[in-house]
Amino acid sequence: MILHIDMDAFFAAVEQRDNPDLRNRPVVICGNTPRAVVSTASYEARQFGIHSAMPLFQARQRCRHLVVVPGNKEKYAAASRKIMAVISRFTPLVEPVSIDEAYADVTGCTTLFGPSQVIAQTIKQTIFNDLALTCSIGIAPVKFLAKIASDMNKPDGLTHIPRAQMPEMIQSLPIARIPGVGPQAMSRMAELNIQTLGDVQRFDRPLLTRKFGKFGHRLYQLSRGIDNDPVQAGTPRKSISSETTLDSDISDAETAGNILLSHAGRVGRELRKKQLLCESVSIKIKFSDFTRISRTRKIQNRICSTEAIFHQARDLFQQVKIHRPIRLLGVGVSHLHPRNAPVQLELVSLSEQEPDRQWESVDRAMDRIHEKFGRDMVTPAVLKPMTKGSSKKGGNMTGTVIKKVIVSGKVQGVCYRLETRKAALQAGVDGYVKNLADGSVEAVFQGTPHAVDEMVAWCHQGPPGARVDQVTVKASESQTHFEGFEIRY
Ligand code: TTP
Ligand code: MG
Ligand code: MG
Repeated sequence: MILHIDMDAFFAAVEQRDNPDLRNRPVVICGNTPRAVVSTASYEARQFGIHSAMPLFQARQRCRHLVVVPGNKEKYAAASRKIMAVISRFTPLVEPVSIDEAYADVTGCTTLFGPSQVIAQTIKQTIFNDLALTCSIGIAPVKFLAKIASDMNKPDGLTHIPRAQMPEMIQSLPIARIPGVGPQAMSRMAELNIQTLGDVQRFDRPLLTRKFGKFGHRLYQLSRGIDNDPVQAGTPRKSISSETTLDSDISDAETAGNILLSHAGRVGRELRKKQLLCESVSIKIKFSDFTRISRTRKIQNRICSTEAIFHQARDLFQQVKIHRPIRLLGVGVSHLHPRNAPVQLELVSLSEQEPDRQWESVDRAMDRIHEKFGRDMVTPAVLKPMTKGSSKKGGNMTGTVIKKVIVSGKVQGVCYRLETRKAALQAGVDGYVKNLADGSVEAVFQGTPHAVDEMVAWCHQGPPGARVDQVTVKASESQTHFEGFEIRY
């Protein structure tokens, strides 16, 4: 038997748990920009018709006393790890599928822990005791029905579909509930007068494959209760994606390209952190009229560099006809493999992998800087033609030094940020200067050792007329060869 465990209103439930003021109130977890969309809604908010992916302004229209809470991804990830650990106490066959859900095959553990319903009930109770959160669990002989079952009695549900009930269940199961059936497939289903999964049984496999491609074969099997997808223990995430609803709609390709590049950067960083390579890249576009499209491409080799992901994403983007302004853009990768997994060499020649490997080493150096100095410090020289030696300093940047300088206390009499920037430009170093919340100023410089030292010395003095209280040089690191990349103000 297979269990599908899914947390109830996960992000919102964590916030309500941690802040008693939020309990029993309509809460959404949502960013704070004018065009933010709801990531999750508490069950109280759902009574107003508010749901995930709804624009915040619409949610507010539906419920005037809506409480909007910014998310805390780290907190949810920590809770997620604990939940997965609880499930793993009952069976080693646990497959996490998203931050708040997992499959667990309990077939081999019933002698130890009792029938699957008892195991499910104990998991629910343990999660509640340990984390003060509720979940819903579906139990079925196959994965797809376990998933559907977990959603049937939310929240705090426990739904069991025994094998004997499967045929009846399949007969009446609305086709829209099958994972993978999107609006396009739905309209083709309507042409065939298919409303439930049972209706699919009227058609033979060749016709279904003709109409729905590979998915037709799966539909044929699912309609007969066959789902050969096993619970894959410890399977890493199946996909990684990054997307944003833009602050305002965009129409020009260059801006779109920059946004794709920044998403490719995030996705690549995550891949490299998790020591994974991907074999598919996809993009997602939502237009101003809320219609959306996504495009996916399987690639020959396995990649993880920002450059290679971006290259694929931009290519996919260029093939899409953009006839309306764009509201949301995203990049995703899937078909993930551990980087040390064997590769069929006759399919992928090593020389094909080489460019990705070269970019990867640049990326890894950037990743280290991001970790040390913060996210937005080093950014790719966006969409500039990259000819050899085109970097701002010209040629090889071997010997480049990066230093972070904090000027604390008050800097009087001048706009320190502006003056620092001017001086840095004159000294020929890249970097940024920003005001910190506590009143101090942070600057990060990249350049030749001499130029950077000059800038640090300048920081101790400040511009004429300034009174600089204290300068600390927080870190310095030598990096080599940032050709094609620059640090920006
Ligand atoms: P879901 O399990 O889809 O939803 P949920 O846990 O909020 O509610 P339910 O009780 O119906 O399961 O998603 C899990 C978390 O993933 C959710 O709490 C927030 C996040 N999420 C997003 O950030 N964006 C989205 O569009 C969705 C659907 C979820
Ligand atoms: Mg959930
Ligand atoms: Mg979920």
